[in-house]
Amino acid sequence: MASDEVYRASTFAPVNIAVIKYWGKRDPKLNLPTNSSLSVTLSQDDLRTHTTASCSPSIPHDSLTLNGSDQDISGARTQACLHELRTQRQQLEDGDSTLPKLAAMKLKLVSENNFPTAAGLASSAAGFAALVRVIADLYAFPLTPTQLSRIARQGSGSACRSLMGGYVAWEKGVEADGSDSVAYEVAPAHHWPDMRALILVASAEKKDVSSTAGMQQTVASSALFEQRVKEVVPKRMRAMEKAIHERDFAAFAALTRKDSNNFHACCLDTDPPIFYMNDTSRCAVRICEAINANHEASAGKEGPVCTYTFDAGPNAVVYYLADNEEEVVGVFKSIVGDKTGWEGKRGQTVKRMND
Ligand code: 2P0
Repeated sequence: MASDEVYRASTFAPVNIAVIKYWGKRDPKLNLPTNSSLSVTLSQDDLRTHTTASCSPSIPHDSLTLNGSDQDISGARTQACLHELRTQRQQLEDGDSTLPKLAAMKLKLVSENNFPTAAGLASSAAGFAALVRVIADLYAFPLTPTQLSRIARQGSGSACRSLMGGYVAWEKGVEADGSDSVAYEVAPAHHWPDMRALILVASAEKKDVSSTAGMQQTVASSALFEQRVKEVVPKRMRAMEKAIHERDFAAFAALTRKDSNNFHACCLDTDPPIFYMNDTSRCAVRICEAINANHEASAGKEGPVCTYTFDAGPNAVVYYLADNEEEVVGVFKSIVGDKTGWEGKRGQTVKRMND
């Protein structure tokens, strides 16, 4: 019978790791940022969310499970995404009476993350990107990833960057309604196929201060942050796009580590201060700096060969090029491989970024 018919779609969305960080909102309701940001999307063979969406007249209420646990979807951000997607579907149905009436049906969403949730590994980015894309697929929307990014951004700011592969910028925009605060592709993954990321899991625990709360405290109290927003990030966005277009690893590396350190300096400058990096994180920084110094001290070799970045948690992401895998990953394995303080898969997993 038609009333029992179940409509279903499935999709993956990858994690993205920012190299120019998003931190601060000018509109907390719409997740409009105070600065533009730029990220590298990891391969969805590695860290990703898989989500299936079903709708049918027999589904009694909207629901979402994540790794088998029921999630609260009554929050304003999830509701904003669902409302917008349903409104757009209703408009399609109003214009074509042959379409099935999906907008009025309840949704059953089932998600699986293959990485620790809320541990500074951008779980909300992959989660909301997958949620928005799977419902857009279910509703057969003819929307581009940039158009979808406007919706995903309302779920979680960084989610807008997980709808594309490769190198992705999120333009902060100037409009009050957020219509121009969207993500766009700077370069596809195959533009720089030998880029690699090593994820060092320092802790898989949930973070102390959520990004949403932390960034609002920073906006309200940090003087350093004003300079970051007005001067530091706009220059770095242009320089980072250039470094990526020119596949200039030295420039990419300098901008990445400096922006991470500037972001964490703003966290420290927040009142009360926020500490996301810990002793293990600082150890990873020193190892990276030592690998680069050692490389540059070798006759005829130019550096750097690796760089690091930290999000709102202690885990390190180390970027390097494939040719230098042994020099970078080999050193990390020899130093931190068996030490306590590094969790996850014995503290290290190599993540490739080409699709
Ligand atoms: C980023 N982070 O650019 C930065 C770097 C954390 C540090 O985006 O409040 O979870 O949901 O918009 O997207 C984390 O913030 O915050 C984040 P909401 P979100 O990746």
